[in-house]
Amino acid sequence: MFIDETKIEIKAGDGGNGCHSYERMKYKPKGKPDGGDGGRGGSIYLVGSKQIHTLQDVAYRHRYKAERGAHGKGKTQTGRSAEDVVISIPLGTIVYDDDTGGIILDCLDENRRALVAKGGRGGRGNAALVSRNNPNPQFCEPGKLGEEKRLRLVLKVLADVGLVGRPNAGKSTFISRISNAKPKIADYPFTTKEPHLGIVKNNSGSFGSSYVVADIPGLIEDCHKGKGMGIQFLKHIERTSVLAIMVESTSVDPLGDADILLNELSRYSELLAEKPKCYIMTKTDLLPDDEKNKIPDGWLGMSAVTGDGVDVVLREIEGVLSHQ
Ligand SMILES: Nc1nc2c(ncn2[C@@H]2O[C@H](COP(=O)(O)OP(=O)(O)OP(=O)(O)O)[C@@H](O)[C@H]2O)c(=O)[nH]1
Ligand SMILES: [Mg+2]
Repeated sequence: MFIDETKIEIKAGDGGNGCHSYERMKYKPKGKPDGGDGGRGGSIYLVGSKQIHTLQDVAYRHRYKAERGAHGKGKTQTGRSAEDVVISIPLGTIVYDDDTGGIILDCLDENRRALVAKGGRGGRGNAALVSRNNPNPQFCEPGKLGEEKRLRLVLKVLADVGLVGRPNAGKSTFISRISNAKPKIADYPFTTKEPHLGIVKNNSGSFGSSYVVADIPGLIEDCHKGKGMGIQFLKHIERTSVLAIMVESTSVDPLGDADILLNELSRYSELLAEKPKCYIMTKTDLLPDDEKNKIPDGWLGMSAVTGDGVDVVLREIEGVLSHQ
């Protein structure tokens, strides 16, 4: 299941207590202090992974706890430090402190560990507490508590291009043609129920060797009021550099369809409304011959089924990307 928001509780391990003990030797009633220090409690780290595309596993487990450090022992034996806990999350996850609302981490780099809850330091044993003023400390320190937090995780997939269209506009057919993505395609609305990412080879010669396109569920009028699948999926195109606005060329009112999409984008956020956009009319193979050349100014026509016009669309998208 695709889960893009969840809350978890994390608790780092407490430090082990220091030990209060004295050297014992034959014929010596009481030796030097020899209580060892407690071990460090385990810390909790988050790490970004390209292999994970949903927060499902993280949400399922919900509570994460690292072990406490072992207590110190006599003969100045330091307690064992506990293992750290490392939680893998998808790249693009933003991690908030659920109590303060502040952002703790925006996970954009693969394999970089971020410390989110620090394990408690071990307490010192009485051996370590010996000083000139107190050569015989009759006490030791308790371990420090490990940090405890409630986190809210929000996944916003990382893509360069977002496909925006009404249901059935042909978004999934397009991404299947241009990339390795294989979303389900069908002639009924809301076939796509979660974002799909596809990697497209960049033939433009500028910027990198490839770029990422995101196919998201279709938008309908008033989806900002929760109609259809709602607009929660729009968060996945917030980080894109360009939006491809896709409408069916065979619709009774393609430009009206585009207005609905643009209105829904601006209802969601200024950020999406202001993003650079490419305007695409899909399914041109279904247009009668005499209408094939009547694509309005500022729009590009294509058929993802025959491939007609797809290259021109990609050049246009790559042109916008190269200026970002
Ligand atoms: N003739 C023709 N049919 C197309 C073309 N592109 C898509 N279709 C058909 O249109 C229907 C919908 O295509 P999808 O790619 O699933 O549309 P979508 O925009 O992803 O739809 P949702 O996931 O429901 O939002 C399918 O039956 C496709 O085969 C095209 O260029 N030409
Ligand atoms: Mg689809």
